[in-house]
Amino acid sequence: MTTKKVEVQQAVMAADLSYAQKIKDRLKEKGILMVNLIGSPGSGKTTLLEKTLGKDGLRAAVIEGDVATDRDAKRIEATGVPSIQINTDGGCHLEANWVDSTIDKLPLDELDIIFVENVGNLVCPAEFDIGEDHKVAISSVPEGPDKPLKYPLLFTEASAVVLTKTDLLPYVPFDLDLYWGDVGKMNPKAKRLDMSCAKGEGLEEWSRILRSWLEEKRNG
Ligand SMILES: Nc1nc2c(ncn2[C@@H]2O[C@H](COP(=O)(O)OP(=O)(O)O)[C@@H](O)[C@H]2O)c(=O)[nH]1
Ligand SMILES: [Mg+2]
Ligand SMILES: [Zn+2]
Repeated sequence: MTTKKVEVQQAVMAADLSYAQKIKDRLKEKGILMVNLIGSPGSGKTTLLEKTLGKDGLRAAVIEGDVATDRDAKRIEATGVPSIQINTDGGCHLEANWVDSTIDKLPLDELDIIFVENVGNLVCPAEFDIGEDHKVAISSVPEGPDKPLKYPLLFTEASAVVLTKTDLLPYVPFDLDLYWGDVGKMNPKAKRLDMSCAKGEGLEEWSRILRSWLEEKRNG
């Protein structure tokens, strides 16, 4: 019984990887960067998108992954940027085959970057390659500083770690040195960013990171 379970899992993952590769090939041909935002519900993923979209000169689109509703997609639409909702109908992460059937609905010839807001969850979204160039781990001050150690896969896989809601540091106990110390030990190469969308802090650095990733992708 145990062996059978393992076989099934391998088959699913293999299928997923072929879709992911298909997406990567397509986006490489078009010179589009794909960034996969992963964090808990309420960590500030949609707010970060609202604060950056259309303001940094990058032509963006958003794929919104949610268990139900198109609320986040509507918030993104209000910024004037194309957005597509994938409802997972209870599923706790996005998979590459869903993203594959979605990206061609976007105006690919007019884009520099596609953001994917993954289903709010620090666990399994990190396990799935959905064709992205970079995973970004997003966690917020009220969630506490222990999240990197408790969810190591995401914080190890991420190309950048964003700590949101730093405006709440005066009100919520949070040990910044502990948080960034753990991230540094687990994933020394990840870019590290303090962010407050409420105060507009960290947004310029975020844009610089995105631009450097786009340049890297287009120049080789
Ligand atoms: N204090 C504070 N609240 C924030 C900040 N960013 C987002 N929020 C709030 O956090 C809540 C969840 O934000 P949302 O972007 O919907 O989170 P998501 O579920 O990760 O997409 C909302 O009430 C936001 O207004 C921030 O920088 N500071
Ligand atoms: Mg959201
Ligand atoms: Zn899941």
